[in-house]
Amino acid sequence: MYDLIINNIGMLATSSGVSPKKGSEQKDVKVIENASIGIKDGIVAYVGECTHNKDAKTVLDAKKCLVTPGLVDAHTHLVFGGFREYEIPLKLSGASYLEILAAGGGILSTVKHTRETSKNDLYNKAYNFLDDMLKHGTTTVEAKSGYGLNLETELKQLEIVKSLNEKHNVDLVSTFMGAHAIPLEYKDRKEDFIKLLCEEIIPKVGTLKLAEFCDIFCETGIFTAEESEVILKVAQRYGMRSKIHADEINPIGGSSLAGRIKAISAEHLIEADRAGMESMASGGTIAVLLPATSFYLAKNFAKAKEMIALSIPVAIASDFNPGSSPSFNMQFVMNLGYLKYGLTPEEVLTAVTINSACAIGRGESVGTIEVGKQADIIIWDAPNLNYIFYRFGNNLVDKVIKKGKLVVDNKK
Ligand code: IZC
Ligand code: ZN
Repeated sequence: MYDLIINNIGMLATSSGVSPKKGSEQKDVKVIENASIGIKDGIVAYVGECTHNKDAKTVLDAKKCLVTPGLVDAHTHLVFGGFREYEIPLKLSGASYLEILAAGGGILSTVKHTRETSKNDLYNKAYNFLDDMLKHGTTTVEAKSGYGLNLETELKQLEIVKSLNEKHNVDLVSTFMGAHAIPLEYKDRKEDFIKLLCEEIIPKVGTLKLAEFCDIFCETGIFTAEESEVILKVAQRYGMRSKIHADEINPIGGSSLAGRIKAISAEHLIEADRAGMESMASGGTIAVLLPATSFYLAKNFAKAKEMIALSIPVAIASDFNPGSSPSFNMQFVMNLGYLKYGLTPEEVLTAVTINSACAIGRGESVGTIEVGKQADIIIWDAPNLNYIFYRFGNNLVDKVIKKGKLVVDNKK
């Protein structure tokens, strides 16, 4: 006896397996027409032809619509104080992202607000974001710290992510990113800040088990590839796997480093060169691409097709943050994956489900609709997969099932 059966699915589209899809596997999406899904104890127990088997406590009629796995957003800066709309006139007058940061704005203005905002207010703000993300189909979210840049506020951010994971329907995965910028009090003393990270903050975060991953902003004027390697290796000793914000604005060696140290993922990669990509391919590093950031900063789009051709698994995420990507809408991100990276709907679906799940260590439990996996499922207001890449700009999610429970019903 199932707890829930979803019947009358017009098109079920899902990747399969628990490992990252690379090369031609990226487009291998399984499609079942006229399908149904049986769920027991929050886990998928049946996937196949529509049986019209009514042996379930609840039966949900998918009304011939598209069904896919819940979307996995593998890169966000979810917990932050304030917003940064004040940057708009600066940008209109020609200031770049790095110039705004160098003048003490950008990330540093968010650091100031995050330090000043109470834990409770930051928690509530992030909780509301998660509500809205879930309504847009996102069922698992990675969240980075990095707006504290001191022990107290980094821990505050990470503890908020831990509580959100316990309280909210969305599953959260935590990444420590204390190496996100050089705080004003360490301006011209970067060595001392690196020491603080390596000798005090990382050991504390590691001992408290507040993060599974450690990320770093490897970029001109922030951390060099050499400094990134030192910091990431300390974090590895404390059990945190490596991620790198690499080649977002300038290619200074981040992607090469990622492959060399077998980082689980490298993110952005807008300006990644061939050597960096080859290093990632040989290190088994997943590319987490963030097209909403390219869009919002009016920059180039990462060479996603070249990466797939080089057998790098490609994931796509939102980069939700108050500066370079103030949107968490994964549907918009999917549209950009098709329109700007030139990927097929199948390749993009893999990128926002199983590959993004693998990029945050969740490939065993989510990212596909298969027997044994957590029942994180979207019923779309769409008849087929192509349709959601074609109708951009509005929310096409009808219902969301999380761990087997109906948690969003947008038409109600
Ligand atoms: O707040 O600007 N790129 N970090 C690296 C960000 C964007 C977040 C921000
Ligand atoms: Zn980021």
